[in-house]
Order: sequence, then structure tokens, then C-alpha cells
Amino acid sequence: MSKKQSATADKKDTSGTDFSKAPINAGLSDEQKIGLYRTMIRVRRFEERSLRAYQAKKIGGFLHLYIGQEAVAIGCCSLMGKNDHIITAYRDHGHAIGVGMEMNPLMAELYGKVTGCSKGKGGSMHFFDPSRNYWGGHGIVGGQIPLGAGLAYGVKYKGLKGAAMAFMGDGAVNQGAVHEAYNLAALWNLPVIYVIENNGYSMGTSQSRSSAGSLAKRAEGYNMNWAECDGSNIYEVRETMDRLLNLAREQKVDLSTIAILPLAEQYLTFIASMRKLRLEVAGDYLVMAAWLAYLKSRLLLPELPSEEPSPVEMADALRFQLLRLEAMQKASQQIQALPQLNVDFFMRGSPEEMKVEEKPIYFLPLYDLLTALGAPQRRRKPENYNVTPSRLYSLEESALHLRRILGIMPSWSSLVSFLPTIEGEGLEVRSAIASTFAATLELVKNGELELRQDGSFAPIYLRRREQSAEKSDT
Ligand SMILES: Cc1ncc(C[n+]2csc(CCOP(=O)(O)OP(=O)(O)O)c2C)c(N)n1
Ligand SMILES: [Mg+2]
Repeated sequence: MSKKQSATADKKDTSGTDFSKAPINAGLSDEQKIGLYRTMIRVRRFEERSLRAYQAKKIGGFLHLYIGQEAVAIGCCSLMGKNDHIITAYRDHGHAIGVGMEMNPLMAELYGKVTGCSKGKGGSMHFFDPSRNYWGGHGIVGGQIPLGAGLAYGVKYKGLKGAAMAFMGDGAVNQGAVHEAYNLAALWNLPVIYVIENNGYSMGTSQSRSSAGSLAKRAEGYNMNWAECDGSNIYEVRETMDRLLNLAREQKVDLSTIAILPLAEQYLTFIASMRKLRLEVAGDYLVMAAWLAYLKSRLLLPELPSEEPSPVEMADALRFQLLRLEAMQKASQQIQALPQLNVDFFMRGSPEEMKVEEKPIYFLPLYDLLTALGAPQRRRKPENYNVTPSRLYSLEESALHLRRILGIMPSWSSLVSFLPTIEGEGLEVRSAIASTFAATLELVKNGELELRQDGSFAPIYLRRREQSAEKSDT
């Protein structure tokens, strides 16, 4: 809300002030006071119980407790009217109980059950109840703050008397999105109250180590009102928030600051551009513009009590305008939904146009295609292709090796035992076997060697020729 429109709500020295005597609290009955206390205790008990379940590993995900902060949420929620909204961060149990959510769906949500308020999919950080204008817990620090501006925008757009309360921790105030939201909230004069719940720490970091200056005072940079209060005193919370809520709910367009001619021009330009696109939006603006112009002219013209319609008559006229606008919108939708000539149906006898379908055909000779494919390859840096030479065995080498070891071999040794010692694998082994076998045949042919194989694919045995002559005698 803009500071221009209200008195500054600043932090005064309130020590010694009895806030239970403030008008918003003085009217509370004993039962209502006990009711506030009971709700705070309910939050405390709910959290103590959930902590035990969490420590017993019954609850998954995170569990952020609100213990010690109960007076803030319960105080604020107790002031909520029909058109007020609430949104907060992940420390959201107190606000949920504060808006009146039942504890069973909340506990079920912690346990990840489908009976939970978010069907068990949100857990501790995502309690939601739109039916109570509770727009939930949010896990991204500061993420709910622009959404709070959106809730307030909705209230203002619908012309309702209400406000949004968006809660955040002290650490969240340093988030960029928070300042973007402040800016828009102030620029558009939105009925939103940003509540900083300062518990002194953001995770393990103290406020003095993470934040410069006063947190609430940053609102002054946006020309917004701000106030501080003791969050552990529910009476003080209620007194402060009541003041701010009233300021926010009373936000209105200040007609006296609106110049009529630029306004008319702005609307005409807009209507001209919208007419091409959407008739019903242009209609909305036309009605709004007409009403603003009318109300403004009422301010400028001298008062003529006899001719002035009463507020009731004006409200009736406005309602009538809105009904007419609604009817126009319906009619325009119906007209647009009708079948259209030359699109959905055609006049009898009118020639049907031939449908021309265009398909691109590309012609490319094979040579050009291959050149194009090779182009990226050619652009690459040339690299040397190194072939590692393989160690291959020649026939002569194998015959030499065979002759050398033939003398020391016992009679009938397998061909494998004649292979040279091979370091490589694959090709080298195959080359050694092939050349040894070829050399064997060569030596058999020369009469130096005898060769035996007992069946197809059976091992091949070798022995020296002279040995064979001796052995065959025995
Ligand atoms: C954008 C983003 N940054 C960091 C985190 C991790 N994180 C979770 S809680 C937290 C501290 C927030 O502190 P504060 O705003 O003071 O809230 P508190 O927990 O004290 O209520 C951080 C940094 C997050 N959830 N979202
Ligand atoms: Mg904090």
C-alpha cells in the first residue's frame, strides 16, 4: 500500500503497553481469548507429536517446526475476513491450523497418506486449503512472495474488500524475487501485507551475519508502510496487523489524482487495439472507462443535490451495466460459435475452391550432397593415422625355430609345443601357427620330420625322422 494514502505505521517503543486493551483486543470475550490460546497450544502439541514421529522415521522429507512463533500465525489468522488470503513458506503448520484446517488431514499429509490435505504428495512444507483461502506452504525461500502479490491483485481486480498476507522468514527478505514483488505491490498499490517472521536465523546463519540494516524498513524504499511488533505477544500481533489490514482493505483508486484526458486517451488507444482482437475485453474497458469518467466528472462538477442519484441508484445502475456487459459477452460468444459462411458452409452454387497444397521439393545432385556431407569433416584439423605394425612370422623363421628345438623335443610332441614364444595376441598367434604348420610340411617333405594326426581336427604331433626309424623298429 502506498505511504501517501495513510499514516506511517512505524515501530514505537511499546514496552509497557498493554495491547490487550487495544480496540481490536478489548472486544474479545473470555471465550475468544481462551480460543486463541487453545489454537496456539494445538499448534504446539501437533508439532511436538510430529517431531516424535519424524525422529522415529515415520515421516519422510522435511519437518520445519513453528514452535515459538505460534502467536504470529494465530494472531494474523484470527483477523482474517471472507476476502482475505494467506500464503507462507515451508514453516506452515501454524498457519494451516490458524485458518481452521483439521489436524487429521494435516498429520496424514506428514505421513504421506492420500487422506492428507495435499493427497500426501506435499508433506510438511506443502499444506494447502484453497477453501479457506490458504494458498499454502512453499519450499523455495521467498517463492511465495510474488504469489502473495498475485493474490492481492486478484482481490483488487475483483473489486473486493480484502487483503493478502504473505509470510516469509528473515532470510527470505534478501531474495531478489521479494524485492520485485515489493516493487509491483507498491507500483500497483496492491492490498498485500508482507509479514517477516524474524526468528533471527536462516538455517544456521544469524541475521547479523546475513542481512544489512533493518528488514522491515526496506519497505520505505518502495514507499510502503511498515511496522514492527513482538511476534510472541498475540495481542500486539493482532493490534499491528489489524491496523495494516484496515489500510490494505481500504485501498481505493484516488479519483482526485487521476487526470481525465490522458485517461480517456489511454482507454481509447487500448480499445482501438483490443477491438481487433477481443470484443468482450474492449467492452469491459469501455464500461470501466465510462464509469471512471462519470465519477470523475461528478467530482469536478458543482454539487447539485436534487439531480444526484443516491448511492443505491448508482449501485443499481452499475449492476445493470455489468449484467448488460455479461449478456453482450455471452451473445458475442454465441455469435462467434455459429458456423461461418465460406469457412464452415458455402452458398449453394458457389464454386468450391480447389485446395492447393504446397510441398517443397529439393533437388540436389549426389556429388553436391557428398561434398556437403564431407565439408564438416574437411574443416577438422588433419590428424596422422598411425598403424601399429604387427609381428608376423615368416616360413623361414619358423623352419629355423623348428629345426633348433626339434633335437630337444621328446618323441611325438604336439605342434603347439613347437610354437615360438609369442608376446602379442590374435593376428600374431595366428601368423605363428600358420607359418609353423607350413614349415612342418616343408620339413616333412624334406624327410627331416614325421607328422601324425589321429583324426579330423585332432591335435597334430611331430617327431624327428631318425627317431621314427628307430621307434618303428622297436
Ligand atoms: C531459493 C532457495 N534457496 C535456498 C534454500 C535452502 N533453504 C531452506 S530454508 C533456508 C533458510 C531460510 O531462512 P528464513 O527465511 O529465515 O526462514 P526460517 O527457516 O528461519 O523460517 C534456506 C536457505 C531454499 N529452500 N530456497
Ligand atoms: Mg529465519
